Amino acid sequence: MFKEGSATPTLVKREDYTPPPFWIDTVDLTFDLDPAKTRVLSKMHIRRNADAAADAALRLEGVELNLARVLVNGAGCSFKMDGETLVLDGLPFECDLEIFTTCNPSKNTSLTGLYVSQDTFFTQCEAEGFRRITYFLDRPDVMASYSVTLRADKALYPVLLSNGNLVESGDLPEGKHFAKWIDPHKKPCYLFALVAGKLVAREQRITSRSGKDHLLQVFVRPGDLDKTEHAMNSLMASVAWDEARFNLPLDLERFMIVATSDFNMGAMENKGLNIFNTKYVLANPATATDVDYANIESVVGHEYFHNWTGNRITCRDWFQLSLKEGLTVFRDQEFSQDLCPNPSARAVKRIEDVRVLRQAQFPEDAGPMAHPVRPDQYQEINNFYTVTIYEKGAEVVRMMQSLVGRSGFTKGMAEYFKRHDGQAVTCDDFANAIAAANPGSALQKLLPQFLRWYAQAGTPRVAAKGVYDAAAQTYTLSLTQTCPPTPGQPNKEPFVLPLALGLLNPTTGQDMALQLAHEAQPVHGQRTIVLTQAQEVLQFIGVPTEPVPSLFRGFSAPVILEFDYSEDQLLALLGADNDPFNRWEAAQRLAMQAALNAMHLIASRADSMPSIGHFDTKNFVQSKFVAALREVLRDASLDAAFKELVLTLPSETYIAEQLEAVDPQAIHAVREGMRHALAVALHDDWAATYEANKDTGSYTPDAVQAGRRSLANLALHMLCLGSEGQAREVWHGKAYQRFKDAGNMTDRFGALSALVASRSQHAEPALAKFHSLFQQEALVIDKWFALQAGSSDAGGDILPKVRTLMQHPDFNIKNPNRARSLIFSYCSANPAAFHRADAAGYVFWADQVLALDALNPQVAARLARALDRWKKLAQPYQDAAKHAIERVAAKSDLSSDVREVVSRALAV
Ligand code: B3K
Ligand code: ZN
Repeated sequence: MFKEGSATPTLVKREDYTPPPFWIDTVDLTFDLDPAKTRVLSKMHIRRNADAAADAALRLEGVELNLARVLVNGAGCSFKMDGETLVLDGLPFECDLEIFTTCNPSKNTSLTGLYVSQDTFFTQCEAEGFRRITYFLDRPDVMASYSVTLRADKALYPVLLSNGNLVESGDLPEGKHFAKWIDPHKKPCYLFALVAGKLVAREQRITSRSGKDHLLQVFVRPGDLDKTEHAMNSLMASVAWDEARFNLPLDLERFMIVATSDFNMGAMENKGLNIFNTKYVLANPATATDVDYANIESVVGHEYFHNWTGNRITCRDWFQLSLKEGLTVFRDQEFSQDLCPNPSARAVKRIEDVRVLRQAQFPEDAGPMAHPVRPDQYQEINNFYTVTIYEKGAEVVRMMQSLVGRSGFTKGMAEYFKRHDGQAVTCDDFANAIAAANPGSALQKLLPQFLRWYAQAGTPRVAAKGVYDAAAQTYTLSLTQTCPPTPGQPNKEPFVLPLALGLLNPTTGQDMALQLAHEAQPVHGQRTIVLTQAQEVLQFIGVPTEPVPSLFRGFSAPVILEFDYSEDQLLALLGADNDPFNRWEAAQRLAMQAALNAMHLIASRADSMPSIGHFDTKNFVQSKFVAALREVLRDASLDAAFKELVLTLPSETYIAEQLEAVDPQAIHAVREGMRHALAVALHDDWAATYEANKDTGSYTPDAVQAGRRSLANLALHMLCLGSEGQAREVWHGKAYQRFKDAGNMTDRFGALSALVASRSQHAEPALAKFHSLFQQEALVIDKWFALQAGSSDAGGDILPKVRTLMQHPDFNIKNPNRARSLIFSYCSANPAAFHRADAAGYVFWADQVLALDALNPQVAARLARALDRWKKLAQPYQDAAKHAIERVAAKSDLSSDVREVVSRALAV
């Protein structure tokens, strides 16, 4: 690791992996918890690894610890320090090792290791936080049995939790008490956790399908208990789903979730004691939106599913992170889909997942931080908890499932657990198990080539061309796959690409029968063809009329498809494709074509700053595309949630990715121009849509109700945006009234957003009222900050607003949720406000990266990534952005986290 102040950071390489020289069989930890000085006694039984050198030293990592005592078999011993590493030479083959240290949790603002949040102790050990608690072999392939005794003041810390089962508890002198926990399962130290403080729990006893009884608990601060029902329901659903779908039962008597408001990420899957960001636990209809409810369900599921994929079988080393993360994201996506009430809701979930991939992972894959799903090197592992490891990793697992079939995949999972339960393994081990359980499958036959998905970074592009021969009744599809160079990988080999496709008859709207030239029989409807070559030609025979190809249905491979669709072809897909994903995709392509055309026009008038007035509204509203969107809004057979997705334009970030040189102002002007035009052109349909969907009755977070709310909110937004004169008064009045009367947060926040986005005269009073109504609700105040920092810029007014909000008494940069709600909403989620011609946005960014780095390097490094794509920016943005990155890089005592991000950014 890069040590503060030192000149060269250490690169950790996958090829350098060696097994540990020692095993730690048992760990017995005793904590005397005190915010300023916590004492930690660690008693370990260690054993030499017979496969390692017989004289290898034991090197135990430690960070910011005060070492008081080291005993080997109860006696003092000689040891030395190599930097912060404790080195013990000449140890016997097996021995007891006792280490006594102290640390200072109250000064720990990094929120890794042991820290204090709101008078409660929490831990976060993944990836390398355990070394901040005690000296240890802090690596995931060392799995040990833990027993943990917690001692603390009883009045201040009445609840004492750790992994596993509570075996003993009681009072101690001087107002203290203790609790002893034993975890029946071996685990790597990154899954260790403790919590101590004033907490209350919602409890639920369940009996699993196999007849075992379990206690589920959700711990929160007193006062938040009324917001735990949904998390508990989600947990129960998760337990049931994993047993039903993968035959994986809960393996613990007790399963606990604890919420904290100070947390670097979403949640952590510590064995039996998941620690969560409050954002992914607390919800009631008055404070949480439908999106919050859906996120809670998927994060609770995700952490629970880690119990098998991550905890029972863990990673050999951190390069294998996607072994657990990609697989567990895939599992949580499947879980959320399986909970959907109908196929349309399943498709909506798939579209939402793909949107995340395209908006966040595709840019990562094209930028300076691009890395394979299984990286080859890192400076700071915390920088590799990325959308590539998680979301692209999940797509790789999804492709495995499509290559072996759903039941084949279930068999593969069973084989994986049969082979590796209790072990620390690699991504290859996983793929081998899935393939071995499915002999003769495409995955098994193509496994070595398939594994390139783990090894090669970058998003593959598939260029497809179709030629119809009316006389021969053939349709010839030529496909060429390429993958652009990424850092350290100039050349790429072809990938295995499952291509789910159909040929749409544009007249009937039906799928044609599919028969390849060498086949005896046609196949009806959709089929999946596995592409393996850089160039392939598929010739379909017996094709009665020129088809419209519907390619990569359901986004069957994470690629960029280049196909020169005509407007009419896209309209045919939007109107009738059997695959809802590709219907939505057709609308996105139509919108993208319109946006790119408008961008070219704007670029040709380089005389002035791009503005919304430059958008050719008249031409756009008369287009067939807008007429088709009107049809979608009117189509009673389509679900509301699907309509909302189709009617939402591609994001500015996604548009930017399609361009050679990015002018964020021009993109914003065009997208806003299109939105206004849609608002005006479809006014009457928006009004009808709003009326039809605005009342959803008593609140439940189900997909059908949530879909109607999201469509009503979009309609209201458009009505506030697109109404003029008297109608504007009316709609702004209605939105303000709805804001005041709303029975749930989704409707209230939707109305508030519409007022703010349309710069209504009611916006300021509504914001003030919102703040006063919810000032006790931290998660709602986060929304209040985020809305203001993320709203559409006009004349550069967002940055001054953000600067003012930084001074607000509710702002606290040490709280990651709050920092994200204000600083990240501005720098990472509001491109046109951030990329200012005067560079003031970048100055602000650099200041905040440096300020955060001194407190919390992980959060700082995330913010640092807001300028990843600086090379793609047009001037004057590009030079100004580079200058800001250089200013950060010039700081000598940067954390390894931020150092790695900025040096990679400058290296491209
Ligand atoms: N495994 C954790 C993430 C830990 C991040 C450490 N920097 C949450 C999850 O993926 O479930
Ligand atoms: Zn995870």
